[in-house]
Amino acid sequence: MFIDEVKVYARAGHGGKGCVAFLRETFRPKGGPSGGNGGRGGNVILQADHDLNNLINQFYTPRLIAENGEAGMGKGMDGHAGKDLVIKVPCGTLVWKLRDTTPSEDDEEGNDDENPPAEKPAFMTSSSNRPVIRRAGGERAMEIDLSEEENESTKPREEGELVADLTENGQQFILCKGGRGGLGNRNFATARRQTPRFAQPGEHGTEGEFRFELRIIAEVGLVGYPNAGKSTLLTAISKARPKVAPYPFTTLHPQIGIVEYQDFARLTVCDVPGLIEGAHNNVGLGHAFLRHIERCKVIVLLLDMAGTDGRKPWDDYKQLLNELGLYDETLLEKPRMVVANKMDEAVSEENLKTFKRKIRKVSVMPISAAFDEGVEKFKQTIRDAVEAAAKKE
Ligand SMILES: Nc1nc2c(ncn2[C@@H]2O[C@H](COP(=O)(O)OP(=O)(O)OP(=O)(O)O)[C@@H](O)[C@H]2O)c(=O)[nH]1
Ligand SMILES: [Mg+2]
Repeated sequence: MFIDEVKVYARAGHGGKGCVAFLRETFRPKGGPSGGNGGRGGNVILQADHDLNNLINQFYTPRLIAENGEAGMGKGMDGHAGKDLVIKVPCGTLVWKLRDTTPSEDDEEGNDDENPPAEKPAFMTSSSNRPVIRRAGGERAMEIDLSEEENESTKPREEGELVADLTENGQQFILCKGGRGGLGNRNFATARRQTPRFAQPGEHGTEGEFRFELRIIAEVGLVGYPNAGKSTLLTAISKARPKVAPYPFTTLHPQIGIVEYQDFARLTVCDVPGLIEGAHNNVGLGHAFLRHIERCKVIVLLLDMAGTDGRKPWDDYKQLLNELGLYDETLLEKPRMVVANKMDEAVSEENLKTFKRKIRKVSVMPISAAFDEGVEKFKQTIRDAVEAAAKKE
């Protein structure tokens, strides 16, 4: 299963409370206040890791809760700090804060770590603001929850505030900060108040609801209609082996391939599912997967020049651009290349001529991914394009 978006609830550990204690020893019956400090709560830390490629772990464990700090003890012993919870996420993860559920100072009741969060996080609630139909019928009025019929992708997405973008391997981000431990009573002894009978409670760790979104980091994105040969091309230029089959929507989630050059330079290429007309209205697989090409430096529009399934390459071209624009205007500003695939087929030459006649001022690169024709040149061209784009940036 490929997961590129999850909602999680995260809570850092609470600080341990300070201790109220007075030392009593055989020859020191009034040894003075000796309550130790509480330990600080553990942080919830996100760490980018290039060995991961999706958010499946967070999908199965959507509650990230760090350890609480230990309370202070007598004889001046301080509590241990809570362990930090380090969560590994793939490089390219964006973190959006949806809600801060940290309890305010006023409603604090000490370290109530057993208490559940005041409000259940949205991903766990069964019906908060979902549409409900009420049927008349006296006391036996029925409520029908329409939410089941609602498609996941048609629900409006909570935007929230972007708090982190983890791109580099090893990059860390403190998602929730652990609470400070409370001071024990030995800290409050003064000459005039030698027996302080109070200590500080620990502070609450911060907590909240977050949305993690993965936007794959690749230099080149392959976009095209289903069956255009995107996966075949990725197979031809890299060691990635995505499934290739003669039916639409073979590829269901993004695939990454690494293209290697003679001089050991490397380039990452991302193959996404097929994009079709109406994808913005959720036709086909929708267009949400285009988030994975948002960070690409170069977009490759792959056209099936043989016009399989009676399609016209020039219409495909226009529709692809249209769909890209409807997803995000800025995608159209990226450098892009138009590549004509399946040039081994008889009709392709004719189609290419028509294409050039209909769509002017666009240079097209003819290749045949399945027969390895023009693939070497394609590899070189994407490298040049990526380098040019990097220079421009
Ligand atoms: N004749 C010919 N067939 C090709 C070429 N490239 C790909 N094909 C065929 O086209 C079909 C679809 O190829 P895929 O690589 O799965 O296409 P895709 O764009 O990844 O398709 P989706 O994953 O469904 O979006 C397969 O049967 C391939 O064998 C080519 O250069 N020439
Ligand atoms: Mg494919």
